[in-house]
Amino acid sequence: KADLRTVVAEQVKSERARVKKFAVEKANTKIGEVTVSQIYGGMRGIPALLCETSSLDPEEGIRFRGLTIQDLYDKLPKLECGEEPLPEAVFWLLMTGKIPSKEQAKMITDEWNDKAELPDYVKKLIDDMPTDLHPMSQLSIAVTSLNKDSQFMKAYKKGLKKLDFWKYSLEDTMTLIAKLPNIAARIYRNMYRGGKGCDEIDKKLDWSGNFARMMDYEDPIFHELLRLYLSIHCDHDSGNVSSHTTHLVASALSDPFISYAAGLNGLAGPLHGLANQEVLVWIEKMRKELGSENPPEDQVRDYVQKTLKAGQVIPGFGHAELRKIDPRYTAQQDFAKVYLPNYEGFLLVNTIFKVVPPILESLGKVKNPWPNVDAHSGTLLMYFGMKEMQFYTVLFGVSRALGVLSSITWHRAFVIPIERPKSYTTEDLMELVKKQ
Ligand code: FAM
Repeated sequence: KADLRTVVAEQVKSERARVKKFAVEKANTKIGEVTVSQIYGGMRGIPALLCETSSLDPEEGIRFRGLTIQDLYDKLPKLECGEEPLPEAVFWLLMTGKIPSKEQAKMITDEWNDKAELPDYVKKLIDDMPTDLHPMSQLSIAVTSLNKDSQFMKAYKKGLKKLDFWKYSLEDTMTLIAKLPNIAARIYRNMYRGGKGCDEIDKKLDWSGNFARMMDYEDPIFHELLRLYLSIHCDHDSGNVSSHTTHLVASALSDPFISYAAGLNGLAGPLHGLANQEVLVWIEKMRKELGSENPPEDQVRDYVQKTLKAGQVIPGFGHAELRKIDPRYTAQQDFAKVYLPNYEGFLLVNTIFKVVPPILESLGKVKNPWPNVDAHSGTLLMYFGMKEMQFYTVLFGVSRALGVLSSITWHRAFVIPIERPKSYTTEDLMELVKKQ
């Protein structure tokens, strides 16, 4: 069966023709309007961005190239011994829009294993970082430094033709995704294992298995959890902060390395990817204060009220787009029901899931009272011994690259120009409104 680059080249040819025809014929068709509240409200819901890799329906949740998370289980090839979706197969789907064969997924595993090795200067850069520097900052610095050998930048300097931009964006994409687990695991070992542990890639293992092993986790069920985790966090349309940032920076023809580093800095925000760390910080504070690993419902309810009274958000709940339980939460809950049904952490997550939505609903201002992906993820990691909450968002950052880098490669294929929306002063807006 055809390799990735052949399949993508065919897709680019046919998609370019289809998209160009549509974009030209319907150029002046209106698809929405903008209100003053959206200018001051974080552009919520403004129809403005293109994303071919995934689409987010508020009522149904994410679809990756039209497939739901359940479809990933039902339709994508898995590892021989595995039940969970394979991130290599998910990447093929995101990049090509097609379901890969087992052999094609294996081609991705093999290429990422071959390209995982880190240049010495990157190893030294990571090893010289202070261990009390947040791992997301360490990750972003290391990813930025990889642009020294960006094939996109090298080709661009030689006068790369626009229609070939995507080819070099894909090359840098493959290099970056291959190296992300190696970078992340090195940061993990430096911070939590005194720098000791394995940094060799085992060619017999897949991308997730190598990542787990380099973080000193041998349990095959943890490898399965990592496959699930790295699959479901891969993309969430292009409006979320990490995806939107990466697209914006890449639109200036910044290479995929420095574009993704920008996206990672957005992911590090407490209201976005850092929420999975904040959920566990909040749960641990609750346990300490209530003096129990799995406090009763009424005490959890009181603690939730206390958090809100203090003017804080309940991390892991709510969403800017979703208006229902995040299917990425449900997928994690299903995993827990199979592998850790009696784990106290899981029982507490279930109590929180029961208690929080009615309270958020009662506030009258929360548009989505339901749990999002972050409400469950840290508890699963804790069960397997990954207690270092500051590191959770790094795992999110390794996964999000699969979707975002595929998507910006498609933007290069469509030769999407530099993004430049219009801005107003409040004076301008007042003038504008006066005329209406
Ligand atoms: N706890 C308390 N208040 C919340 C809340 C929550 N979980 N979610 C929303 N609200 C509040 C929000 O702060 C706002 O209050 P003010 O008007 O007083 O500022 C009000 O409800 C309306 O907000 P919204 O329109 O419902 O949500 P937004 O679109 O403004 O924000 C989130 C969406 C995700 C930032 C928000 O739900 C939140 O802060 N959640 C907690 C942090 C979190 O879990 N983030 C991770 C999101 C996840 F998808 C990810 O990116 N990984």
